[in-house]
Parts: sequence; structure tokens; C-alpha cells
Amino acid sequence: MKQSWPRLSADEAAEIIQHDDMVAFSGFTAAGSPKALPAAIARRARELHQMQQPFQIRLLTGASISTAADDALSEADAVSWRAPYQSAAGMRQKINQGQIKFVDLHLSEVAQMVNYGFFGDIDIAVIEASALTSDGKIWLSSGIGNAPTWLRKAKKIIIELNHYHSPRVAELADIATPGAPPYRHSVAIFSALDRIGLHYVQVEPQKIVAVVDTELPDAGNVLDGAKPVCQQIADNVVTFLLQEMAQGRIPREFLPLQSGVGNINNAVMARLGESPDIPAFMMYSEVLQESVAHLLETGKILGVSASSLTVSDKTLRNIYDNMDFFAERIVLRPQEISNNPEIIRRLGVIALNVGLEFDIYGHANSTHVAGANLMNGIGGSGDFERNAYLSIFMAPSIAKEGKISTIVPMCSHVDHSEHSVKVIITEQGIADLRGLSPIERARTIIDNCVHPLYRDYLHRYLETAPGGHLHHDLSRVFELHTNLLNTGSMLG
Ligand code: 0RQ
Repeated sequence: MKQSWPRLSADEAAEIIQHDDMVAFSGFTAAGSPKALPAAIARRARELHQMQQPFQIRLLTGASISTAADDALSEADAVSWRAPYQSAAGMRQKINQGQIKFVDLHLSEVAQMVNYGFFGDIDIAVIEASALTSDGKIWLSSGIGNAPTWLRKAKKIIIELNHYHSPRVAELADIATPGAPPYRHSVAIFSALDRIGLHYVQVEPQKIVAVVDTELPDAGNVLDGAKPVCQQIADNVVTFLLQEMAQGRIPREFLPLQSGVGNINNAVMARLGESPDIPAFMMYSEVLQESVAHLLETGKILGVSASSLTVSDKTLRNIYDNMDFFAERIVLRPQEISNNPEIIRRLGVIALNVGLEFDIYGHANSTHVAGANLMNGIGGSGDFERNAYLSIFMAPSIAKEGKISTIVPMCSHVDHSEHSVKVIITEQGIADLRGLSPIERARTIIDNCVHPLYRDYLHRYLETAPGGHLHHDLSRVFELHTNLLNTGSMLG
């Protein structure tokens, strides 16, 4: 059956969305997420609120979306519930003020949770596409995220047809979805670039209720990996990986890497690229970030599996202009596959993620400042850390000019337990925790990773705290945090 869909403006399409609808956006980071509908939904919310009418959506995404989109929606009080990840200052503030309910989820689990019906129905999927056909084939763009699941499960679909993207971006996509238990099969990926699916998603054409034409870039964040502390952490990571190779614990052909996003990760990738002793390697990661695109061109990175091209506009154009080269080296997957525990463990991925806070025994906090205020969310860090061959956490040893030690007696919130965190690296050095008892772990972390400003305090804590298998003094375990809250500095 041939379909011809209404070509609507973003404001007209936003009128299809009703108060309290569960709305699901495509993409992963700003890449592949809708560009016109978020602002139109925010405008609709303002107009209805002015007329004293309720209008708030419940919003599901792949990971973060653009800061501008999340902030437009939160400023307009257009969101009542949000999952699974965000990284925008305005959205963060409303969440921490209790005005928006936020559910912080492992990114690999979101699609299956929707499939299992854990969050109820999806009313509307808003999906950025690079092309579509009248029989309901949809080609996605620079980020896949959960879009295939949203397309299948949503009652109605609004397509943002973004003419900015090269139609060839679809060549990177490999769309496959694991079935639901008890009929779930193994995901047959045995090497980072293995392809198991299709370039497009097939939907029931009658579910598409509007097509909105756009021509807008992804507008990702600009990174600053040149900070000296990032460079020092990157040097320590390279040193550690070279030692592991020398010990024969990383094979000569190396293992696939996962790298989180942000300045430290970007600096680490650049340093790995410069090191002549690190062999060319694969990535099995969730985002393909700026420095990785360059390393594909130099040949240092052989291929990348990810869920999005989280790169600058210039780099995205370069990928589009040289698609013959990049299409052989990049696979973009739904996030339940890019972050799939089964594959991460099978491939032996080395996971490199940044945390906010660690404790002397090796627990890690990625999400909540002083145990209370959300930063971004756990994102994919837990998917990778728990299942990696080697899970490495990185952070500067201090934050806010030394007023905060990122290593404390007990984490004020735990995202990753001591059982998953294998190595901690700061600009001070490397703590290899494998095979160490808790007290050995604590001494190693304090000696190798803690900033000199806090080393004596933490040694004193460890030696004076009453102990069994671990040493803890519950009356002062959060003394550093209490000092911070009372005086603005952990040292008081
Ligand atoms: O604040 O910019 O105001 O100075 O936290 O810290 O060091 O710039 O590091 O940007 O990489 O973010 C964990 C949040 C780190 C991120 C986190 C302050 C510090 C600064 C940011 P300022 P940095 P980054 C794949 C993997 C979870 C998701 C994840 C993250 C700001 O990496 O969200 O891993 N991770 N995803 O000053 C108070 C502390 C602090 C602190 C740092 N202990 N207390 N403030 N800061 N430590 C990606 C996806 O899943 C999509």
C-alpha cells in the first residue's frame, strides 16, 4: 500500500502530542536526535501553560540529547518524567529540585525494559531519519540509540527527515534486535565490525502520522582535551596498557577498547593514537568521538562499533565526504547491541570510563555529587565496567581547585562496586586493584592515586578506623563530605 504522509511544520507536528504522552526520541547524544520537535514541544507547553492548561510529556531517549533540546524542554516545564540519561544544566537543575522525575538506567537495558512493558506504552516516537520510503522503510542518521525499538513499539511516529545528513550515513547502520525471553538467541558478533542486521528499520507505514523536513546539524559539545591533568591521566593509561602487554595480559594484537565521552577520554584516545608501542586496535564502544575519527584515518584504529557519531560538524562532513573509506570501518548499532554485556565479555573489551568519586576500597560514584545531586547519569559506564576484560576508571585526584578530593573513605553514592572496578588511574598514578584484599586496595589507592593534599588524612583514617575485613569509622566516614557542605572545602 502506497502512503503519502502529511508534511507538517514542527509546530503542527507538536500538536499531535498530548499531555502526559510517553514520547521517545531517536539518537544517542546529540547525534541522530530530533532537532526541530524539542523546541516545538517546548513552545506548545508554554502556550498551553499560558492558557492554564496542563501539558507535560514523559520523555525517553537513547542517551543524552543536545543540551539546547533538553534545556528548552526543561525551561518550558514541558517534561514531568525523564529517562535514561541527560547532561544539560537546566534539566539537571530541575531534576535536583525535584521538579522532574528522573530514572537513571543502564543504557543497554532501556530497549528491553520497554519491550518487556516495564514503562507502559510509548505514545509517540519522534525519529530523525536520513531517508524513508512509502512502504515504511526508515533509514536512521548519525545516532541509532533505541530508535528501532521506539519505531516498533510506538503507537504513532513523527519523522524528522533531516536533509543535512548524507543518505550514505545509512550504510553505517546495522540494525538488529535481540528477541525477548524465553526465545532470545545469542547475538552473533565475534569481532567488532561483524554485521548481523539491516541498514534500515521496517515499520507499519500507517503508524507514521507526520513528516517534518529539517536541515540541521547535530550540534555536539566542544571538547578541551588539552588540559594538563587530562594529558597526565592519558599518559598513565598508556603506561598501564603497555605494562599489561609486556606482562602478556593483553595479547599482541590488542583488545577492543571502549571509551566514554568527555575531555579525559578524548585525551586518552589521542595519546593511544600517538604511542608507537600500542598496536593498531579495534573499538567496541558506545560513541565514536572526535579523536577516534582521526585515528581511523591514520590507521591506528582499524574499525569502530558504536551507537553514534558524536563528533564535530567538520568531522561528520569529513566522514560523509569519504564514505567509501569510513563505511568499511564503522558500524553503528542499536545501543542494546553496542552496549550488550554478552558481546562485551566475549570480545574482551577494555573499558575506559571517568568517575566523579572513588572510595579507598574501589567503589565508584559516576552520578551523584556529595551523594545527593545528579550530574548526568550512569549512562553506558555500568554496561561496560561490569563486563569488561579490564575495567579502568579515571579521574583527576582533586576537583574545584583542591576543595574536593575525588578519593574519599566511603563513596557518597555507589554506581560501580569494588567487585567490578579493576584499576583506578588519576594524574598522580595507577592503582591496580586486581587480586588485592580491601586493606591492600586502600593502601594502593591512597599511595598511588590520591592527591598529596589528602594523602595523610586518608592514611590516618585507614589506620585509625576500627576494622574487620574493611576498616571503617562510621562516625566520621563522611567527615570530608560534611566539611565540604559546611565550609565549601573537604579539608574544612
Ligand atoms: O565541574 O566543570 O564545574 O569544574 O564535575 O568533571 O573532570 O570535567 O569530567 O566532564 O568527564 O565528567 C563522571 C560526570 C565526569 C562523566 C562524569 C566536577 C568537576 C567538573 C565534570 P566543573 P570533569 P567529565 C559513556 C560513559 C557517567 C556516564 C558515563 C559522566 C564536573 O564522565 O557523566 O560514564 N559519567 N558514560 O569539577 C563534585 C566530585 C567531583 C566533581 C568532578 N567528586 N565532587 N564535583 N567534579 N569530581 C558515555 C555515555 O554514556 C553517553
